[in-house]
Amino acid sequence: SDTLPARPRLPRLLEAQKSTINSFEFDPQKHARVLVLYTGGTIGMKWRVTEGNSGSYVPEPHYLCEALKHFPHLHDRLYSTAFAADDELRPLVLPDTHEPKKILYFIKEYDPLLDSSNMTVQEWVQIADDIQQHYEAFDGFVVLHGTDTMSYTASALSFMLQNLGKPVILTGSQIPVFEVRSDGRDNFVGALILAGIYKIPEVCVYFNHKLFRGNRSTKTDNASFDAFASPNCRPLAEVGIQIYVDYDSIFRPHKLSQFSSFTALNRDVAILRLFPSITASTVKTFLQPPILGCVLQTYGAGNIMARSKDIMDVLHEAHSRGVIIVNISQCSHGVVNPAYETGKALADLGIVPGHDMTPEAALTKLSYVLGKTEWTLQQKRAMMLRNLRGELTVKQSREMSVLDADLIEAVAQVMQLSSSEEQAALRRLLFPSLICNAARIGSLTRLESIKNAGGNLSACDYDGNTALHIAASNGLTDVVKFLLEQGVNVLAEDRWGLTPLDNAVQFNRFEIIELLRSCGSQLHYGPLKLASEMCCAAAKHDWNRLKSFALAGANMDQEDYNGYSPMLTAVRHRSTRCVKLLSEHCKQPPDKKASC
Ligand code: ASN
Repeated sequence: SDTLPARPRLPRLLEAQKSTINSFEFDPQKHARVLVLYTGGTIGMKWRVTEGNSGSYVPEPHYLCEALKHFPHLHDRLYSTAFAADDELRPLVLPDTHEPKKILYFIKEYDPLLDSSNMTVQEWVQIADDIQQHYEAFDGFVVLHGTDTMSYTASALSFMLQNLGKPVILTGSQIPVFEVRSDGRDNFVGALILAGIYKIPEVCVYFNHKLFRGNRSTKTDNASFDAFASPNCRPLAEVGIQIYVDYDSIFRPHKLSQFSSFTALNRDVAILRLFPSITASTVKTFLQPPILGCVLQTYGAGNIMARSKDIMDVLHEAHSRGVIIVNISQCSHGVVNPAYETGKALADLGIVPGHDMTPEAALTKLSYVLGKTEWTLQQKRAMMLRNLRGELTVKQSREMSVLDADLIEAVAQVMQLSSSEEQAALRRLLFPSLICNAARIGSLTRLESIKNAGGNLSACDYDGNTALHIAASNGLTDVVKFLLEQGVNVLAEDRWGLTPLDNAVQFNRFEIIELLRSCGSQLHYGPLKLASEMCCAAAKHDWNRLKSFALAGANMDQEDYNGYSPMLTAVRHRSTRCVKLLSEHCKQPPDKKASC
């Protein structure tokens, strides 16, 4: 594979800006934080006329970032002054959107800014690295990107960002953002709101008021504002007067692991689109080393010229040599299935059916899977078949336990509901309570059957409590594990903004705190409130609570509103056990005030 050139360093400015968001004025209940990675694309371009040239759109360094500061539609300048005296250090603030939180955003501009046609794996790696580096400090990420290769980047990132727990939303525009008729303003505002406020832990493309799963999206129109489509998967959200999010179709990580980025993609992959006059020697040349993976775009439901023995022999030879060939259709709608002899012939060779993946998803998934050098060839082929990030459709069985089904039917009868729509609405209404109740009584079988019946295990009750909140408070480790394996939302906030991790800390559930942390759950409290909670625990000699905070990843050195650290408080209240615990977790040497 090609070696990648060194990447530019993150500007120091962003680091400085980041520290301002932990300032006193930042309140996690009132503010959401979004990091914008600005890679280029039409959205920030300018029309440039050079000598002897009628002109063309080119990316203009610093133009977007500077102009935004003076653009009231996208920046509430007055509000931002509270965060820092220095203009450079202030976040950009999205004017009021009627959402419960105000969105503060920070832009990291890439150097050079690129038309997305010039983007390569190097930029995908840089985006993934930046998200990894700033993951904890932000609620979500927006990637400003050109439209031409946006679906490739979104697909690649969906695989590279493993166990993602926060939204990563790519957007751009067809007309530059500061031009009068631009679509960029709506796209940018929508992406910021969805990334900051809505808990959608996926890599998405947001365009023309629709949010698509990134690895299902494809650019279908180079002239219309409606430039993207997601042929085999409904949009995850639609933005009109109301924002409607289809939470049931959100794909969530299913592993008990923390977020990580994987960047060792293999570049020896390619797409071959069949056509009736193709020759065996063309196919043979195409599949020569260094090619290790090939997306084969076949006809209809995955059919090929099976009568052409020389072409079938070439494919058989490449497959036996270890090349992973994935069969996807040239039709954008529909699934590959061996209904015809001409399709079965490929399956008989052992060629991997690519279900309903887009070419962009199939290609980048191959790069990801081939990059996993610790997997055997057999494992890699098996992974290509598996649904890793919602990139392919898997049929779900819809069964339900007799008890819950009976309950829904009984209620439907009492309410005299007869149409299937009414019954479906009732099911949607009852599922959250059934789910929370199943979690409360610790019944994995019930949770499983509600899930199989289409219930969303991340659903919440009227107080915003999810099954995970309940199981975490009640110390039901098995239920917590089960829910995490089902990919429920670890960052869900209840009516008071508390996450399942806050609940586990409140009840000193050590094992659960560790589990939740390992899956990327975060404490909700801002640093000052957190410090005062810890000082309070230290004053009350509450070793268990301090231990819970330490396991939950709280900064044990943080001082409260009065400048007291938990250590100073523990010393003043002569709590030897707490002092000992804190000395194991504090990074700073004991406070001078504490020693006196
Ligand atoms: N050529 C541009 C790009 O992909 C197209 C756009 O952004 N609308 O960067």
